[in-house]
Amino acid sequence: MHKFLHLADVHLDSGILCRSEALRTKLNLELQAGFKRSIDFAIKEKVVAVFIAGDLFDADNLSIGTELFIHEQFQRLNEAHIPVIYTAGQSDPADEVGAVSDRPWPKNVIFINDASPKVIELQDVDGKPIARVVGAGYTTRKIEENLVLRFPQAKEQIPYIGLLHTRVHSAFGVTQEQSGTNACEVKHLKAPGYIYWALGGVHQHQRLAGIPNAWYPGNFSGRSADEAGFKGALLLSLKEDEEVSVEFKPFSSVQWFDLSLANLEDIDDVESLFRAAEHAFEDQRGEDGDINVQLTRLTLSGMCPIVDELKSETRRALIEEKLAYHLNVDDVEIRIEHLTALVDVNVYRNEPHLLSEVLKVIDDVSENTSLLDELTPQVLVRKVSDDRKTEYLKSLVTGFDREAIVRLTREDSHAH
Ligand SMILES: [Mn+2]
Repeated sequence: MHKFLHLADVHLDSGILCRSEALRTKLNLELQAGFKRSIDFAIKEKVVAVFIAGDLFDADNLSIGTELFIHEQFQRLNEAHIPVIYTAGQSDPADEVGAVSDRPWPKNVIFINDASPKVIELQDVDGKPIARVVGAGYTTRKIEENLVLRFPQAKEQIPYIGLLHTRVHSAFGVTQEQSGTNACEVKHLKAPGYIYWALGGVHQHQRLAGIPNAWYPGNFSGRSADEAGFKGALLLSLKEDEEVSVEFKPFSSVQWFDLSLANLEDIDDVESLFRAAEHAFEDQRGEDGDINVQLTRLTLSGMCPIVDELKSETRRALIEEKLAYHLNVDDVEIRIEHLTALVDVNVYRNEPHLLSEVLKVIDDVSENTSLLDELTPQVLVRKVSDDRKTEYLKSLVTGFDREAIVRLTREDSHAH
């Protein structure tokens, strides 16, 4: 049996969405430690090769320290006679990598920096072929071409493995505006008859549907609550009969949680908020694993009796700190979305005063797509594709009715 380690989207020296500078520094160190663990693992498991499907680092942010660190780790693989086959991705395209570093890679590293596929034959100690790896790289950050279409047909008698940074259309987590003109489809990956596709470019770990073995390991370590859960790489095992098995290895010691609470009508003090958050947290926690840093984002929406407390920045900061202590995590960020006090919209809807008129206008705007379109300044929607625009605009007016009632009824009470 032959083993291979498949990594992608490691994003060394990439931005981390966390407010504390000390914690950001810690997360960067944990990311490097996780990467080193994956190299230790490759050496221990005696893999045939390590594949990196792009975005190893962010070229516009790469520090000399990190560059040396990468070289050091590749050199360790070199000493263990393990080749690294690394294709340039969107954050580390060939032209930018060339500009930030002229340090030659250790001799075991094959950096594929060209859009035309390169075929590399991996052999065992007796010179018997194990597999052919076909890879293509991003020459520059923006490529308009679907590179998969250039990949050669597999030949018989030897397994072919594809290595590419590409956002497959149907992959979970790919939006239409992301897939763009170089969008690849599952049928394109199927066409050349490879036994495994080592993909990169989509940060959610997944196996693609509709093809036996096309995998994204997902990004190597979470950088925000949008990259929640266990993170790592894939161990690919190839048996004599060309049977493939794939195992996820959680190398990252960082775990983000993305929690949402929407039914907050009964949350009338901070303690009950903590209890609700704890419930949501325990649901997602899973096995502890080798996690050193845990960070949580808690999104609160809907109606909540303690909204004023949550909306005050200083109070919220204090609640965040206490909740982090309560959940025993390193950081909590509370995000409030369309959060208002308790109101019953229907009570005000038909009353003969200004408020019911305001509610009517808000209802009209929410339901009438063209009116919504007319009222929206272009600056708000220019980055949203047409098919998602209405949904996005509607999300912006969510909770306006409740907000209007809260504001106008407060004005009323001043007048009396
Ligand atoms: Mn990436």
